[in-house]
Amino acid sequence: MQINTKLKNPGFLLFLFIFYLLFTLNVQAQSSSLLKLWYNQPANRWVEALPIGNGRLGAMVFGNPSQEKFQLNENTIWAGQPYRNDNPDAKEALPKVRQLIFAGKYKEAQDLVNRKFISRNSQGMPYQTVGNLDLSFPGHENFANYYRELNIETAVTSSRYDVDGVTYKREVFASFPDQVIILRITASKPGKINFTASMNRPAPVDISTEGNDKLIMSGVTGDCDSVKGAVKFQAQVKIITEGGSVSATNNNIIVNNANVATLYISIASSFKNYNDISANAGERANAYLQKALENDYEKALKEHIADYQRYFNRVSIDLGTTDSVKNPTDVRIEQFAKGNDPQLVALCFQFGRYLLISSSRPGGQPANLQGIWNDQLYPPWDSKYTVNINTEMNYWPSEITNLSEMKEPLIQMIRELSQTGKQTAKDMYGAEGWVLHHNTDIWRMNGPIDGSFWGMWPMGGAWFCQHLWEKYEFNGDSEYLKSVYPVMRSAVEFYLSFLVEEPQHKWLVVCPSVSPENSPAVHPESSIAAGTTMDNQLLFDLFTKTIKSAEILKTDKELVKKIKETLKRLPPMQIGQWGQLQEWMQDWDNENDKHRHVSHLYGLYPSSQISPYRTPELFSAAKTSLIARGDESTGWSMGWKVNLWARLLDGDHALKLITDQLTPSIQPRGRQKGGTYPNLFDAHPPFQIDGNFGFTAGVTEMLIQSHDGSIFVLPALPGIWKNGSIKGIRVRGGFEIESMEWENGEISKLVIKSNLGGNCRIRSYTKLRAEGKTSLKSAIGENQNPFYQTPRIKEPIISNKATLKDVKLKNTFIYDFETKPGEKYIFSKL
Ligand code: FUC
Repeated sequence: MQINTKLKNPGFLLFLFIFYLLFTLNVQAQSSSLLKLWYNQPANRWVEALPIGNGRLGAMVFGNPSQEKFQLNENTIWAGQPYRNDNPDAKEALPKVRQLIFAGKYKEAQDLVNRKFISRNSQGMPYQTVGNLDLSFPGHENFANYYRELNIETAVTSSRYDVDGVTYKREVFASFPDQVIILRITASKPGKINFTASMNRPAPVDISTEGNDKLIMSGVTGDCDSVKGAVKFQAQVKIITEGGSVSATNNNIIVNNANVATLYISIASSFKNYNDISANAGERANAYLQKALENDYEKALKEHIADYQRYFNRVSIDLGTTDSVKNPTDVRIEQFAKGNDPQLVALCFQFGRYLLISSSRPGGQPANLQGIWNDQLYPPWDSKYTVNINTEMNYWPSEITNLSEMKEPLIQMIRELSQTGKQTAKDMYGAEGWVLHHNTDIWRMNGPIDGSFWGMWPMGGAWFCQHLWEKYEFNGDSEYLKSVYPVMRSAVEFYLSFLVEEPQHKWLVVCPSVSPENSPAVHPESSIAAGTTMDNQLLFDLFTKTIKSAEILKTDKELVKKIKETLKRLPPMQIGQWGQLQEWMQDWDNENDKHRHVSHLYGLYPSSQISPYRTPELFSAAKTSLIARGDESTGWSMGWKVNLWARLLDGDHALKLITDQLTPSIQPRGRQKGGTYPNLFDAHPPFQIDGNFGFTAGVTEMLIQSHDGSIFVLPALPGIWKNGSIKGIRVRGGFEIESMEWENGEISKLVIKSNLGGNCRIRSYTKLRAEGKTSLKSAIGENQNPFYQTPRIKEPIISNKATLKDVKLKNTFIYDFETKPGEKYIFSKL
């Protein structure tokens, strides 16, 4: 037979051996650089272009040889100007709205809210694109050997191709130290670089040149609703070449016969803060540029990489590598569901961290619905801040994946909203404290928008305050806690004056409110409600965390007493007739409801009120609700469900959701669905960045959890991720999982560093033993570490029609050991 003859042939065997060597070498060569998105073709559409950013500046890079395009963003380019959008008519209508809700007249209540509460003057301002820098390279239409990548280990995107025997390369990065975007164009032969640079924006702008090598685009942001656009901005592009010539004609810059060209893109606006837009955009842009020009290219690149890696390198992950890594990224997304590509999960996990470092830096704006990347003037949902899930999800990975600094812009925004929201509380509800509804923008508007169905949700402040507390839980810095405590206290004050007694059980409830964007099947046309499950869960967290903060800071004794009394009167969670966790105060849930929001499961994740060990009935009910809600949904909804299945300790189901998320969003005939775009952007659709961040948080939550009294190692590992490791994850109480390795699904090595000292409690499916002098005791009773003391929730009310599904839990081992600040503790499998 042919095969046998071939195998006997020594020449063929040698060929096979060489082929094998080359193949393994190739895989090894790639494995040193697995943290890359790469493609064999330029980007045709925006969701194929590659994002770079330094928190303030962003660009989408297309890598097109003949028509290169940089779609540019700056995080303060928002339509409008300082404004407010409260509707003061609300105050008078509030008692009537409440009366209608308690009388079950939901449609009338919703109509009245639409007339009297929803903002009359503005539904929020859009975040806008700066515009584009276009480079046109004559004769580069026919190219060969094309390659394009985004290296998320260095935060540099590059492309290369051949034209007429010359290899051209482009390398682009957004530098935080230099505050500019830098592009370097090189060619393998001298004098071969020829292009024309121009700028444009899909709205009127002034374009001019300065000298022979500088392009300037100046503009003002757009109007929206009744608010006039007034943020001035300027983009400056300076081109420096080695060899050849640079000249300016007709508002274009032309480069001829250069050896190398370096472009510096500087953008600035007149925005100083949400209340002041009096800066000089041109002077600012020029100052950034002049400073950046002092640095030579190699040094700028080195400093950029060092700055980025200071954050990025804190965490590494290995879930295993298969043959799939030899495929370009777009192909891997297409094949993910059919094959086994755990490295793509690792890549997406790190891509979420890359996006957070690139879109949210101290001193800047928090990541909005699209981070900082948006090519439109009036993008979907204005690319602003939707705070009934989306903005919060953006920051889920921040503490756990060791990027605490990246949360600073969110914390600053919350501080500002607590100022602007005081007037909203007073003018709309005659209430104390501060309030935020379901959206905000760069102007920190707090009023309800978009219609009652979506906007009548006065809980934004309650959810945001969890993020203030969370930072303390991870870092233990009481000075920081002191600085944010007034914001938490003021949020509490709002609810203390806004809560109202409902007639049936005499519970204190938020009214009016909604369970975000969902309505019960019994009256699908109106979402308006009182005392929804999510409201009560959010208040439980806000109240208990504020009490804890006040106790730590030894302040506000009287207020603490009052909060404790109010806590007793909040509605408990309820388990309804089909064994589900009720979404509303009434048993209205429909088993066929597939709504993307899973608000009542907030108590399971991100909160930890629902626990397999402390509240098994609620745990079972939450699982029943989640199963009924289904898997496939919008991008962020699936991202949330990865976290929820991790909290339900079901790694295989969490991986199912990861698989749903990692399916191509763009389907045959151009239809789009929740999933992933070729550039790894998550698709609602359209692109929304929350899904990327939910993904990163979800993978972490599958591997390590720290709530519910202990650090749970490998709580929800999917069967298929047999061997792996993760390094640098942070957990509550100031501990860092310096490294965790597993083999055959079981922990093989665990290194924990303690930053704050105190008792460390570990829960594990694998029996552990300590190395060195550490004494590992079986844990009994409550964890003495204050960061792990969980407040007790009220007993749930269970419908007498409900049969609770039995949830089987795997046996775990729980250990305690005492730690000292700065010390490391090492464990292995017993
Ligand atoms: C919420 C969600 C939508 C979308 C929007 C930006 O309103 O319900 O799905 O994500 O925010």
